[in-house]
Amino acid sequence: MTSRRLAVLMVVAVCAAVPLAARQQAQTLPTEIPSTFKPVTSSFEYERRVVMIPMRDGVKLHTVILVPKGATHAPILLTRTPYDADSMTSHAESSHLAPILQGYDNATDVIVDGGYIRVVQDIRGKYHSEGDFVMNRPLHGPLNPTNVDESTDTYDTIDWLVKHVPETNGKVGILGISYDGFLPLMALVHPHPALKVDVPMNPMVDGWRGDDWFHNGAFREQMMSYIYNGEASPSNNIKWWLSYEDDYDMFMHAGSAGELGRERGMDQLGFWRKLEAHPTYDEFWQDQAMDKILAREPLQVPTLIVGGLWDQEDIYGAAAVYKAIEPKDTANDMVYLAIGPWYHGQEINEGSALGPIQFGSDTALWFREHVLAPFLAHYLKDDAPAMNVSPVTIFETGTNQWEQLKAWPPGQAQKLYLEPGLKVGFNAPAAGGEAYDEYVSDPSKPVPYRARPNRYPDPGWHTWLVTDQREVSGRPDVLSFVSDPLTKPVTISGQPVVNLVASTTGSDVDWVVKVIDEYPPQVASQPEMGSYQLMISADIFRGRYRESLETPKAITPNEPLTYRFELPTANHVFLPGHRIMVQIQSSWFPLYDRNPQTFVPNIFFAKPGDYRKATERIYHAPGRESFIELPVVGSPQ
Ligand code: PG9
Repeated sequence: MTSRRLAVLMVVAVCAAVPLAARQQAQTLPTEIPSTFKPVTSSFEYERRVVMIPMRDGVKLHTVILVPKGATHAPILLTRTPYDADSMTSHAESSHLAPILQGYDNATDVIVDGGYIRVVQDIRGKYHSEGDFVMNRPLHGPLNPTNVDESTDTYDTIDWLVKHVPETNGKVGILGISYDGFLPLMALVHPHPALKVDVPMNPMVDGWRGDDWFHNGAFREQMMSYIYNGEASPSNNIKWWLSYEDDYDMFMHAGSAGELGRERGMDQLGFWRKLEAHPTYDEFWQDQAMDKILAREPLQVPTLIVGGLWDQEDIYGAAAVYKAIEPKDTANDMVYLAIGPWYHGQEINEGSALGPIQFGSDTALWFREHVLAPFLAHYLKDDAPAMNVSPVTIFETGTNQWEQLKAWPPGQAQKLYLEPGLKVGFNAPAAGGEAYDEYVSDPSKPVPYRARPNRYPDPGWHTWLVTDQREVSGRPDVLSFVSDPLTKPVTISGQPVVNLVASTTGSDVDWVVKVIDEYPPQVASQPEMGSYQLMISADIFRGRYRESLETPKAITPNEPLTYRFELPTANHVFLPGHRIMVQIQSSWFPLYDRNPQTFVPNIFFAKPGDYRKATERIYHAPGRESFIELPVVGSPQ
C-alpha cells in the first residue's frame, strides 16, 4: 500500500469514530472576540466620546471629546491638529485624565486641574478626518477657491460642540502649539460667538519670513522630512528614510534641496511643488501670512500670544502677530503676550533649564500657574475669577526674572558698531583703522549650524539655539567681533536690527549674524559655562533679497552694499564681566540650504557648478559702518 492510500484510510477511520454532532461543533468553534466590545468604563474619571463633526461642505472631522465625570457648566478647551487627535488623547491606558493627556501636546495640569472638557480634532485630510489636506490651508480667497478653510472649520466645530455637549457652559477656548498654534490664529477670523479666548502658542505665522520653511529667503531644508511625512499619506505612515547618520552628509551629497526632493519622489507632494514654485516672498506667502491677515481683522476675542526666546522652529510668529494686532488694542485688555526662555513648546513641559542654561526656577510651570491657568479661567469659567495677568509677561534672561509690563518692547535702538581689530562698541569706528575684515565662504565646506552628526528632529534639535558658539568661532570662515568685558549691565529688550555693509566676490550670498553673550572665562557656580558663547538672537538673510523680498536680484560683485534685517526677539541682560559678541558667517548648514554664491533664478534647482567659493568682506570704516541696532533699555555702558 502506498503511504498516500494509508493516510486516506486513516482519515476515514477517524471520522467514523467521532460522532457527527461533535464534528459539526468543532467546525464552528466560535471566535472568542466579540464583534464589538463595549469597554466598561464606569469607574473612569472621564467619558471619552469620539464623534465625526460635520462641516458646512459635508466633510466630517474626527473629534475626541473628553468630559470629566460629573462636569456641569464646564468650559471647553479645543485643540485642532494635523498630529493625530487619537494619539494626543491616548498617552497612556488609564482611567484618569492626566496620564492620557500627559504628553508633548497638552498643557495637562491646566486642562485637568481646571476641570475643562478637552476636545482634540483632526483637521481636514489628516488621520481620521475626511476631506483634503492642504499645508497651512489658506483662507478662502485667491489661494483657496473652496468655501472652507480652517476658520470655517473651527466655527462649525465650535457651533456643533456648544449644541451637542450638554455638560458645557457654552464657552470655548482654543489653544495649541506651532501648527496647532497657527490654527487658533485662523479661529480669530470671523470667530464663533462662543469662542471666548484664544491662545496661539509658538504659532506658525509666516513660512517665508522666519518660521518653519524659510528665514529671510533661506530654505530650511531639514524640514523636508516633515513635509514628506506629513504629505505622503494622511496618517503620516509613509516615512522619510535615512541614508546617512548625519544630515550634513545627506544634503551635501544631494547638492540642492530640489535635487534631493526629486530623488525621493517629492514632486508628487502638493506642498513641495508649491515650495519649489515660490522661493521668493511673492503673493503666495504674503497672502497667507497670519500677522498681515489679522492686522485687517477687528479684535473680538481676548488673545494670549505665547512665544519662546529660543524657539528653534517658529521664532518669528509670536512677536509678529503681537506687533500686528496690539496697536488695535486701545484699552489694553484684548491682546496679551507671554514670552519665556523656551525651546519650541517648552512652556508645557519642564522649564528650569534649556541645555546648560539654568533659569533658577521652573519657568514653564510658573507660566502655566500664573499666566495660562488664570487667563483661561477668567474668560471661560462661569464665575469669571479675577486675574492678575499683565498685558505683557516676559522672562528676562541673564538676570532670570519675570517682568510684567503694560507694553512692549521698551528698548530703544542703540548702535553697536563693528570695529577694526574684531571689536564691537557703542562708538562709531574712527578713521585710520582697517576698513574691513574678510573670510572665504566655501559651499563645499559649509559651517555646521550645530555639532555633527545631527539630524532633524533628534534630541539636540530642541536646544541647538543655545549651543556653545565656540564650536564654530575658531573657523576661518567665521568672524567674531567682541566687546571688552562689560563694567555694567547692558539690557536689551526687543528685536535687534542688523545693518551690515558688506561685499562679496560672488553674485549671491547669505549672511548669518549672531548676537552672543560671551560668559567670563570662569564661572564659579557653573564651571562648564566659562567663556561660553550663548546666542541671544541670530538669523540668516539671503543677499539676493537685499532690495526686495519679492524680486531677487544678483549682487554686484565686490561692491560694498548695505544689508538690513531684523533678528528675533531678545530680552536679555549682558552682565558685568561678560562680553557682547557679534559673529558673522555665510552658511548655517544643513538647517539652511547652501547659497551657491552664484546668482541662479531658483536655488532649489542650483547645479553643482553653480556652487563657488567667494570672499566676503565686512566693512567697519567711517561712511561704511556696520552695526547692530540693539534695543537697549536705559543707557549702554
Ligand atoms: N513647527 C511645526 C510646523 C508648524 C507649521 C507648519 C509646519 C511645521 C510644528 O511643530 O507644528
